[in-house]
Amino acid sequence: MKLHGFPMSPNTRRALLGLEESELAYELVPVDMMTAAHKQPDYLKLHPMGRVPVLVDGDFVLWESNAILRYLAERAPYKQLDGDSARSRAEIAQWTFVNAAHLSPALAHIFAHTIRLPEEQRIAKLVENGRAEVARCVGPLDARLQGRDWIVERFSIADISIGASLAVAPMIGIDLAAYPHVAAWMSRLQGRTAWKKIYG
Ligand SMILES: N[C@@H](CCC(=O)N[C@@H](CS)C(=O)NCC(=O)O)C(=O)O
Repeated sequence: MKLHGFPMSPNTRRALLGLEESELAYELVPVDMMTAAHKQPDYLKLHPMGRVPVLVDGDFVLWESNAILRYLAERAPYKQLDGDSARSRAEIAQWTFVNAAHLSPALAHIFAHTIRLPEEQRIAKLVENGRAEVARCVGPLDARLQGRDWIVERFSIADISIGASLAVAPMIGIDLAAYPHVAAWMSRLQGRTAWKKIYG
């Protein structure tokens, strides 16, 4: 398998964590976003929306990092990265959808409007809204993690999905210490071999 991605991107790192946790053989094909490689015609043949990451498995091309996680979980069922029952799989979907629809975009807005964009293009209101949305997601996550090691029944793609997003929190001034159960869970994630490999 090949993963086309930008190594510093949280969405790429989400897929990389999935690859490491599944222990499937893969090669990272770097896509240099600094030179807009993700907008070039050859790359757009892989990902017509011009984003990273993209997984290529033989003749199968898959984008959207959370879909990639689900695919990897199914490719390596013995790793038990998905749930065992309809309920646990649905809960894993619930938390990965929270990440894809709400948490990850909110963090991306904060990053864009505090760090990535030139100052004259930054919009303070978007940062304020982003911080409110992050709190709206992380508060319930903290409650969910009280008395649990992992978000669903055992370590799963839900933990990978959300963990890869929250890894950027310190860089954009979000102190996870305000959420003690989330902070403890992040420490558990950071102790995993796959995490150490991807985040160095
Ligand atoms: N929902 C997508 C988001 C992918 C995404 O937006 N990736 C960023 C890099 S972290 C990107 O490619 N940005 C370039 C752009 O949107 O033009 C996923 O989970 O894969």
